[in-house]
Amino acid sequence: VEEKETVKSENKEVLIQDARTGLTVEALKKAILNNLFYVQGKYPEIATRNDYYMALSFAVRDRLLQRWTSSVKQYLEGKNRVVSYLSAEYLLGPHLANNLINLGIYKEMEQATQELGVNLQWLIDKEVEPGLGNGGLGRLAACYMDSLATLEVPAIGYGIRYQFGIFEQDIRDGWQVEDTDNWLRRGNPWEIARRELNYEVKLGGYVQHYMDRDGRYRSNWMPELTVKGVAYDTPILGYKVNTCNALRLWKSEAPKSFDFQSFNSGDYNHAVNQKIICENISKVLYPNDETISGKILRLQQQYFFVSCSLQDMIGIHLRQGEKIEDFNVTFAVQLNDTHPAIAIAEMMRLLLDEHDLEWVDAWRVTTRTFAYTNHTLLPEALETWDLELFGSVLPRHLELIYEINKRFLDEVTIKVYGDHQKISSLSIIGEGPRKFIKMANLACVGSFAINGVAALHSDLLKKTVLKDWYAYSPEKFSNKTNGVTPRRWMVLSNPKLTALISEKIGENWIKHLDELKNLEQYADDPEFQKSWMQVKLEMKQELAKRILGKTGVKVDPESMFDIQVKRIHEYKRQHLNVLHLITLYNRLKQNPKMDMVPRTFIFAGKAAPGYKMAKLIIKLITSVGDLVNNDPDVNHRLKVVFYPNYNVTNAQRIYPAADLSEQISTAGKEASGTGNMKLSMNGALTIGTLDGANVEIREVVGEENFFLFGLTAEEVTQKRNEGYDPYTYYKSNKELKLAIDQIASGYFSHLDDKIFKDLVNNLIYHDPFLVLADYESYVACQDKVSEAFRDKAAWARMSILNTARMGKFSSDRSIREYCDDIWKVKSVPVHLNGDS
Ligand code: B1H
Repeated sequence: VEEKETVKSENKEVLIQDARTGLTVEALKKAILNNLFYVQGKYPEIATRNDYYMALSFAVRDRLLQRWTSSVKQYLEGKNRVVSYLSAEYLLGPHLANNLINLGIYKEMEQATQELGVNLQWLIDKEVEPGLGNGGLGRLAACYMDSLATLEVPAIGYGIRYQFGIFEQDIRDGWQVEDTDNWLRRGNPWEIARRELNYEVKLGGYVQHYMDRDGRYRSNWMPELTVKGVAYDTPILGYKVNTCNALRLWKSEAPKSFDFQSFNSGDYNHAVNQKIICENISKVLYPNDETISGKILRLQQQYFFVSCSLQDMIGIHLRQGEKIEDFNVTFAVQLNDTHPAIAIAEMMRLLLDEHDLEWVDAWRVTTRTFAYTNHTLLPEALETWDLELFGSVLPRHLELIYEINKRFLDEVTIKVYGDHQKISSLSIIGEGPRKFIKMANLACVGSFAINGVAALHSDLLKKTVLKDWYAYSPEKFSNKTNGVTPRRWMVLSNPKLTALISEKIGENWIKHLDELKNLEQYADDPEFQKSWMQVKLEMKQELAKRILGKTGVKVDPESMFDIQVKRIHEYKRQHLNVLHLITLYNRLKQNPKMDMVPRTFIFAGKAAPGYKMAKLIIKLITSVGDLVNNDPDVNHRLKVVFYPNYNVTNAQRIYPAADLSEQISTAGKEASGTGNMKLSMNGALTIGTLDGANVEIREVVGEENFFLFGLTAEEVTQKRNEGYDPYTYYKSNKELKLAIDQIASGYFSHLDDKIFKDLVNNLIYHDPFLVLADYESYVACQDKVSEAFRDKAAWARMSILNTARMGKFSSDRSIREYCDDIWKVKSVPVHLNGDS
C-alpha cells in the first residue's frame, strides 16, 4: 500500500512517502541504500553482510518510529490508561523478520533485497538475538508485549538491559560448556538510547529520622552508593496495526557527580572503581530458571529496574497534569512473578518520602496499582531474602516492610483470632534461625489481583502455597492461562504451514486464532492431509540439514521426530525420556529384526551452570547418543540428537519439524508450559502428563488426539504421603532395571561406572520427581504413539486437528483476559501521523 498522506509544514505540502516511511519495493530499496551510505558509510560493492543487516534494520526501524511517535501522541492526548509490565526478563528473539511480518512488508522486502542482489534470509540469519531471559517466564513477557501492541493496548514493558544475556551453550565431549553472550558486540539497531531519560537509584547506607517543621515524622535515606539508570527503548509493533509500544530497558551507570567528587579529591582509582560497581548492576542475567540465587547483586538488579520504572511512570503521570493520588487511574502495573515485587515497598517510599502522602493514602494508591502473577509452585523458586542482607541493600524498604507487615498482621489478628499458624504463614517476615523476607507475601498484600498461569496451577496455588492468602482474600484470585503469539510461532517460524492454512481459510486466523477451527472440515480430506504432511516433511528435511551441520549426526526425515526442547530440569524429566530411548534400543538389540517405527530423539535445552544434576542429564543424553548413533544393529531406526544452544532462534527452527511433543513433567510441577502450545500449533501431537496447560490442551484437542500417561497431581501427592519407594519399581520392572543397570555399569560411558552414579542413586533411592513410578505408563503410551504413527492418514488427521483447535492458546486471548478482568484497560486505535 502506497502512502499518499501529506502534512502541512510552513504552508508547503510535504510528501511524506519517502525513504523513511514508504512501504513499496522501490521505497524500501532506496531506504536500504540510504542507510547503507549514510549510517554505515559504505557503498554496495564493499558492504559486508553485517552492513546490509544494519542498513535493512535501520530502514525497518524508521518505519517503526513513525508508528511509535504516532502512538505516543495518541496516548498522551487521550490521557489513556496504560498497562505497565514489570519483568526481570524478556526473551525477545530476533526482531528483523518479526517486524517485517508485523509491518506487512515481508514480501516487499524480499523483492527489494533481491533486486539489490542480497538474500533476505541471509540477513535475517545475521541477527544475534537478545537473550534477556531464561526460559518460559521471559518468553511469555515477550509474547505479551506482541499481543498488547496487536490488540492496540497502550503499554510499556519495563526491564533490565543486560549487557550479557543468557549464556551460549556449547557441547564439548558431551558436556555443556558456557560461553558469555556478548549480544551487543556489533551494535543493536533496534534500540534507542534515551540519555536524557535517567533516574538515580540509592543503594545501601542507613536511614535518618527527624521531625520536620510541620511536625511531620520524616525519613532520610543516606545511601552508600547512588547509581544512574538510563532508558533504552525498543519499539514493539503490533501485527498490521499502527500501535507501537515501548519496551524500556534500564542500563546502570555511575552518576556524573560521583566521578567528579573523587576525581577532584585526587582519588582517581576510587572513581573508576565506583564506575565499575555501578555498571555491574545491569551487566549480566542470572542464568537460573526456577531457582532463586539469593545474591546481593540480584537484589540490587531487581530494585534498580523497579525504582527507575516507578520514577518514570510517576513522571509520565504528573506531566499529564494529574494528581499523584490518582496514579492508579493512569497505570495498572503487572508484576511478572515476585522478581519485581519490591515495587510495592518502593511505591510506598516514593509516595511517602518523595511525594509527601500520608500512609493510608499511599497504601490506597499502592494496593490499587499492582497485580501479581505467580509462575511456579516449586519451593526452590519461591523468593525469599535474608533479612539482614535485605536491610543492608534497602534499609528504608526494610522499615517500610515492617510497617506494612505490622498494620497487615493487626488486621489479620482480628480476622483469624488466635490462629498463630495462619498469622505466621501470612506474615511477610519469616522466622527461623535467621529472619527472612517472603516476597510472595509482599506481592500478595500489596496487590489487588493474584493469578496463576494455567487452570491446574491456579487451582493448586489456592490449595497449597497461597492457601491462607486465598482464605483471607478470595476475591483477589483468578486464573489467566498462558498463551503464545501466533505471529512469531506460526507465521514467522512456519511460513509454509501458514501459506497452506491461509489458502484454505484466509488470513484472519493470524489475529483471531479461534478461526483455525475452520480447518477442521479438511482434517479428513486426503489431498489436504497430503499437503499438510508434505509441509511437515519439508520442515523436517530442513532441520535434518541443520542437525547434520551442528552435530554431525545424520537423521532420517521420514522417521518420527520425537522432540523435547526446554530448560533441563529434573522436574521436566528429560531422564524419563532417556529411559524410554534406552528401552527401545534394548528391544532392538535383543531382536534386531523387530519391525519398529524409526524415531529420531531430539533434545535441546540449557542447564543452569550451577545445577550439577541437570548438566549430568545432558551428558547422559549425549553418551547414550554416541553409542546408539554408531551401533550398526540399530540400522538407523534410532537416532539421538542433542541440539546445542537452545534459544528463540533455534526454537523457531525446531517446532515446525516436530511430530511428537514431549511434555512429561511430574504432575503438579510445571505451572503451565508454553512450548507445549507452540508445538501443538505447529501440528505436533503431544505425549504428556496432566500437568500445567497440558490439561487444557487435551481438553480442546480431544482426548483421542492426545497421548496421556502418568500419575495425576493428586496421585503424586498421595504416593508421596504413602512413602514412595522407587526401589520397588526398579526391582519389579525388567526393562527399567536393565536400562538403569546399563547406565550405572558404564555401558554408555566407555565402562566408566562412576560418572552417572549420583543420577542413578538419586533415581533408585530418592526419585523426588517420580520418574520410576511413571516409567511403565510412559513406555506403554509411547508404544501407542508408535502404532499410531504407522497409520499416516490417521496421524495427519490428528495433526491437523491439533492445529485447528489451538485457538485458545493465542497470547491475544490471554491479554484480552488480563485487560478485561485485571487491568480494566481498553484498546486505543492509533492513527498514523504524517510527520513527527
Ligand atoms: C517459570 C520461573 C522462574 N516459573 C525464577 N518460574 C527465576 C523462576 O531467575 N529466576 O530466579 C526465573 C524463572 N519460570 C515458568 O514460567 C514456568 O516454569 C512455566 O511452566 C511457565 O509456562 C512459565 C510462564 O508462565
